[in-house]
Amino acid sequence: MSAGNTAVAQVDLTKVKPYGDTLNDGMMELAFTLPVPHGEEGSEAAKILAKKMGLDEPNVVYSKNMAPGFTFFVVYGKCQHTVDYTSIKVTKVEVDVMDRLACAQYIKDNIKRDVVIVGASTGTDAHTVGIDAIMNMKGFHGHFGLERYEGIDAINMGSQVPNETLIQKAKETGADAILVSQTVTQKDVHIQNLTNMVELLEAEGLRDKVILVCGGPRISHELAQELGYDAGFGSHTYAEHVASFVLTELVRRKMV
Ligand code: B12
Repeated sequence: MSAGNTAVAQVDLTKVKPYGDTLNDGMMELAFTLPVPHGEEGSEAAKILAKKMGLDEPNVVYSKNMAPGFTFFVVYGKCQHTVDYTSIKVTKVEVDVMDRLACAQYIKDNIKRDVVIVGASTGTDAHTVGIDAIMNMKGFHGHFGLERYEGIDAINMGSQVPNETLIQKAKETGADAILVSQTVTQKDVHIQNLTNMVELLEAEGLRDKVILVCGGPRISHELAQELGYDAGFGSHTYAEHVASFVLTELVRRKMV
């Protein structure tokens, strides 16, 4: 390591800033679209906006006409803000993650019957890839889905499933857990839909009889708990995270 490269030693985790060429130079890149025509005035607008966001010396490094009156920008600049990394506390699902085979053994040892899990992408949401990644046999990124788990009966109902239909399926199958996937968050449609699910379950007296889990790219455990769910999972979730949570929660709540 050269004498000038002492980056690791100098990091102050109470004042973290973006890193470009040298530690603490603050360099970062933003990408956004403005509803303005492509041209010099548009680029100036992008720079002014970046300055207002706390970037010094903003530089438009790329711009492209997206449609008449709309321009896409990439802006590079020096961020003036810092973050105290040492003060960060994230609410996340606390569970010892078991792999697929360990989950099967856990069921044999502690539950001694098949665990039924129904899931869907609900409401108007047409995105199936997330719920498929968790539930379908082949899974995602080399992590098999719940259908592949011994001792788990996984029923994936697909997308645009009304909450009522998912609840009906849960009743018919005596489901232990309901999985709800929400991808679209425009106009907070996910909040309304997720809330409606909890209200319907409460109205039917079922809320305490199932483990209720939601997930999606903009779902956090904190949001899920606020909305009345037992757990929420975001990006980079695999079936083993969900299975581990559901199985240990069933045992913890003596629902076996
Ligand atoms: C593919 C796609 C589509 C496909 C979906 C096909 C299908 N069969 O699913 C089609 C073309 C149909 C589509 C339609 C639309 N889409 Co779309 N789509 C995407 C895209 C490109 C990828 C999504 C995806 O498959 N991700 C891969 C999966 C594996 O990731 P994931 O969903 O995050 O899932 C993981 C976790 O979140 C979690 N998870 C997910 N669900 C669950 C559930 C549980 C219980 C658990 C535990 C975990 C979990 O685990 C998964 C694995 O790790 C994204 C952009 C992007 N690059 O992300 C836009 C995107 C999601 N779509 C978007 C939009 C707006 C739409 C439309 C409204 C567009 C339109 N105006 O018509 C429509 C929606 C129509 C509707 N009624 O829902 C927006 C959403 C913006 C927002 N925040 O609301 C995005 C982000 C694009 C964008 N930048 O604008 N889309």
